[in-house]
Amino acid sequence: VEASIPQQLREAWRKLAACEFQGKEQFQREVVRHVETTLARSMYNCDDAAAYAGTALALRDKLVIGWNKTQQNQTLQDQKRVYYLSLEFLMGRALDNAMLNTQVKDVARDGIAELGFRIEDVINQEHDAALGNGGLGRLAACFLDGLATLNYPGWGYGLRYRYGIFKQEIVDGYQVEVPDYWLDFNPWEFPRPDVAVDVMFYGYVKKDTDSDGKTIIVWEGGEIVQAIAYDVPVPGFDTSTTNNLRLWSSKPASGEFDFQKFNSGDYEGSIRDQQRAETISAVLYPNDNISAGKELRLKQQYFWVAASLHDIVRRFKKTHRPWSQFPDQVAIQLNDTHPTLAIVELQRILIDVEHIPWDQAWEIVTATFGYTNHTVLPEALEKWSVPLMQHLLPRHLQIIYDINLFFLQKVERMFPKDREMLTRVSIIEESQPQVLRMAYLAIIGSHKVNGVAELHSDLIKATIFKDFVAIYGPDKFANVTNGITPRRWLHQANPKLSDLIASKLGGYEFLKELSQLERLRPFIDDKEFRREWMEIKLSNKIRLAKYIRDTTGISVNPHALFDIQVKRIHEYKRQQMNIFGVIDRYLNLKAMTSEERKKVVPRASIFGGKAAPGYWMAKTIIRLINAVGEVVNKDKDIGDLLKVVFIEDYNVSKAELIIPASDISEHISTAGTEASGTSNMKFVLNGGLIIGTCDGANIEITREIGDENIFLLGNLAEDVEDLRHRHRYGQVEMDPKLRAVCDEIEKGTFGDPSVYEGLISSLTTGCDYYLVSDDFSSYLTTQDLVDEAYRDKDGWATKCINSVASMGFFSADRCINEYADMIWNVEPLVPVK
Ligand code: GP0
Repeated sequence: VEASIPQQLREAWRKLAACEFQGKEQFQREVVRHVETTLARSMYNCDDAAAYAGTALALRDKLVIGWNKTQQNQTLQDQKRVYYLSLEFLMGRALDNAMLNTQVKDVARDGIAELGFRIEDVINQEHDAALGNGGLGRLAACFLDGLATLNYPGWGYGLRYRYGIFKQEIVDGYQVEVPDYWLDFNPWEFPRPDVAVDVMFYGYVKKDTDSDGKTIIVWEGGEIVQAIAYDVPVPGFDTSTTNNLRLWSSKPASGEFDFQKFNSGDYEGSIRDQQRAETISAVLYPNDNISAGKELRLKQQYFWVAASLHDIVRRFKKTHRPWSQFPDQVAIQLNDTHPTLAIVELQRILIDVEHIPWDQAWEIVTATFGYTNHTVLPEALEKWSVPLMQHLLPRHLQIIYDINLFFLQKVERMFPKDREMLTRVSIIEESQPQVLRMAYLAIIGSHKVNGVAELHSDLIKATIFKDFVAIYGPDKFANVTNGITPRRWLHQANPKLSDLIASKLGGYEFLKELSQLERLRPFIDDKEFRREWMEIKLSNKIRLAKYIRDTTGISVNPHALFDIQVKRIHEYKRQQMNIFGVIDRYLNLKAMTSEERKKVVPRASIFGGKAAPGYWMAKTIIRLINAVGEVVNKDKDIGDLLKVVFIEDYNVSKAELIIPASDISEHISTAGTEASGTSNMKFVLNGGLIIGTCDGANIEITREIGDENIFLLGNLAEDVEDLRHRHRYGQVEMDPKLRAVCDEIEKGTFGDPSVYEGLISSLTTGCDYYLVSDDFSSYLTTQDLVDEAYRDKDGWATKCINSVASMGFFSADRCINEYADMIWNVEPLVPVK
């Protein structure tokens, strides 16, 4: 507050306040000014990259003004804020989104054209901000867009990784990982060297007495690392609200950079210390739906959580409210268990630093936190080793023991003499070594726990968290079905479709109120509208076909049925079932006469996605897809009838290119394994249909769009346990068509068959855990139905348009409002002008 300008001088500031550019000429002036003064370049050496930088900086200035006002307004209004803690924010590119959300894209397009550049080329210069793995990180990004658009005072807190998710290259059909150094030029972040927090690791705990003679607990003697804030503006759509995403970067604490060593000549040693501190925020762990359990990962989690909580508590304390009001001012949402230590850290601050009695503190803590579960896969549930926690965070481990003790005492009172219940629900699992079950800690420390789709939320109550439903009652558990932002996933990715919809609905209101898409229904029989609709789909397919040709050399007929599966490569998502189906199709085509081939619907099978670097089976699946492509794509008998493409380095900006081009997309996880899925929503919103299992949000999509508009296949979640049992007891004969596919692989048709031994044995001796054999025949017959439906062009268009009209429910805005009402109890603010 000492930094604030005295009252009598403020008039001068107000007069001089920076203002946003208005209109084309001012925009151009800003671009040229930035190219000439910020970049020190000129019209004689301005390439696309410089044009991007100039445009981004001009837009950034505009954003910053709204951002400052929003933050001042949020401080002034002093209402409850929501903090979304996520280890991943998969933001993608910012420029196009900023132009569209602030509605200056037309101005920018014209303005930049007169300066000699195409806006698309400028946009394509930007490096993706890829601080996430997949669905979980992208959900966090969509939620930030929803929060800002709906004017909620909502912040994101995350880590500023120097290296985001690796760049994927395909070499000889194999995935190779290359580091993604994305910070070279990043105009979208603002370092805040003044916002620095010291975070301690290791050390020891001792009892002490304060000045009043009371016993206090002190944690000290550890290693200190400093967290520096980097702020990223998050503009809402058609509102002045621009929220903040705060990312922490690690560096050695002042004084920790060892001058002793430095001066005594151990220069290398001192640099090593510096690097050790910087390592904490250096790299994103590239695992999706799997927990690695590495010490550095735990350090990342505590570093981020401690810095964020310090920041939140500092902001609260500035209001001089009593601690009991903390939950009236602060809601913190835990995106998965990664930030669970925040629960322990807040309890520590309240009892050790603020000296609030345990019970009172615990009430504040549980009223503050909400926990979102994203998976039931056992390999993804985080469990930290007790010895590791003891070593790294000794005081936190003590607090966890106490939380557990009080919890188990409560359970004991509710279920007297039920020893097994106590063993089952204890935060500590009695393994060798003991481990901490972070999901249980997250449940115990939160007031609400939610799953991300109806089936998933039901499943967690019936399986992994069943005992906790018995203890807390069902009301502690809720569902918030995931959603996506229509701004990025329709308006930005598919501008032509967005414009066509707007022309029928009389404006772009639907981007803020997605249920307005219902009003498309009367136009379904309008011939001209349908023609325009399908023409847009074709132009999106041509755009993708061109990209595929330029990057892979494979030529894909834009009139073929585009069948797309893009997502992380994982056995449970069953890309293997897809490629086995492609092989089956290939064998059928080979066996046909040329007359028979004439009746076939041409198809392009398009794949994309990264495998975790240590996940061999996933990497084998990528290898097989590429090997099949190599054989099929050059087979003269096949021609256009089947093409197999693997698009390298799938990321957010490629998703924006790929998704609008799909006719059918695949969401074929083993029933009960995909918690929600969100790309399924993106594909349907862009006028593509789905082939999928009764899993995750597919079920709710079916309910909304009608089962005549989706191609469902396979066994149900309720049958999975029994089927797995039968596999384990050798009671299942492999599906004969799948057998034929495996035989073909083993014959060497797709290169050295030894490469695929593990993949094939996972289906046989491996007991086919993901039930490919059980769903394969259903999958193939359903694919035949897809071909059949695609032949009827008019019927297909009707399905697509009807589906889009029904997608309102899947807006991220609906999710945000549900969280706000049911979990956070926060209200939007009136945006400032
Ligand atoms: C879940 F546990 N998800 C995890 C994880 O480590 N990473 C991740 O991306 C995903 C789910 O698999 C999901 O079903 C879900 O929609 C998403 O989190 C957001 O809730 C993938 O689509």
